[in-house]
Amino acid sequence: MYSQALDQRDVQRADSQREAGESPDRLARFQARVEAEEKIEPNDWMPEAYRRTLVRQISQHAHSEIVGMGPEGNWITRAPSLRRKAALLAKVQDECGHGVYLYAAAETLGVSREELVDQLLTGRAKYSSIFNYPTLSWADIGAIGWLVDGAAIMNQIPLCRCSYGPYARAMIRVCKEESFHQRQGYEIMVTLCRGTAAQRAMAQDALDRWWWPVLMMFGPPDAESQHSDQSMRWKIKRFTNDGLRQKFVDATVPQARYLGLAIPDPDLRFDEAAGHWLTGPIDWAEFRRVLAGGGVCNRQRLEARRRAQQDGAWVRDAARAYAAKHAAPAREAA
Ligand code: FAQ
Repeated sequence: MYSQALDQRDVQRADSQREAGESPDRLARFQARVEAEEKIEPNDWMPEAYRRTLVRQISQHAHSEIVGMGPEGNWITRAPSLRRKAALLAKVQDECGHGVYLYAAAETLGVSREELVDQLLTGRAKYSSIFNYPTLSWADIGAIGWLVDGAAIMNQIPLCRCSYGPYARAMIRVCKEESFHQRQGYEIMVTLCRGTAAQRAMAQDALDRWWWPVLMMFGPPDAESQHSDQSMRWKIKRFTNDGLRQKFVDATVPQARYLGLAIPDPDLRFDEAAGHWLTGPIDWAEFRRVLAGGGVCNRQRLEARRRAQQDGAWVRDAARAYAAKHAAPAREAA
């Protein structure tokens, strides 16, 4: 505890020293680099608020990938065939890999993985609201791949052009893998929708439960988004939350129609003049409730992460002991 308090004071001192070097000239030069589409790299000078925004977004993204393994991991032992099991196992392992790339990208900004994980486990950092919903049937695995990964791709393709180099590069690989995830989910839905009446009903039930929470993945409406304006100026984000949500709806409604499924929105209509599918109102009170910890699975998801942290303590201890053992002779030789 004592050393953590010291570390925290050191971090705050380093932050204010960095902020002290932010002259208007320096800030303008930084903004000009961003405008010129130059990538900002870890050793480059950057405004403290830019660094903090990236740490916040990248770490919350990493937490989402790791927490997001839970809902689908729940179905690995119950996948209906060996082929489905192999694909789901690979997908869940990919999500873990995404979390690891993202923690590594966040670490390039001078924050330790231990601190980031601690922020998650103590409830100081968020993760995506979508992972607080339960997976009740096999069709949910199809719906997650189709809709959740579909939404993740829509949000993450523009992040491949993020101004911060390590995040942008991590996103390129992540998006390739997400695209396989989306395909495997949609293929599960196609199979169910071509199956028996009971299978079609299971697919419809999954769409009914996941549709609205997936729309909330894109974040609050633009008028209420605290960070969008500044993140767009810094070219961290390239589109607003509502802009990406609209792109997702436009891409997904025809996919649902192909499946013969009904989007659970009586107000959904195509606006000919705008060329967009317009949805009815989103229940933002539910979004706020889930963010505040009141979703069906919030407690279960965090408990799973805390248990994993405890169960993995011996692995971290062993890795530290191994590193110390090998560092000692190297130090002596030097
Ligand atoms: N859930 O001002 P804004 C995936 C928070 S990965 C929870 O609009 P911003 C792969 C936001 O953090 C899914 N919190 O914020 C997968 C902020 O709180 P703060 C994750 C949310 O950052 C698939 C506050 O509300 N993807 O699915 C949510 O400009 C299948 C105000 O919001 C990413 O993280 C939410 N839905 O825009 C894995 C992508 N929305 O930090 C397993 C990267 C907003 O001030 C299985 N992130 N908040 O305390 C982003 O693009 C952005 O951070 C947004 C939010 C768009 C999520």
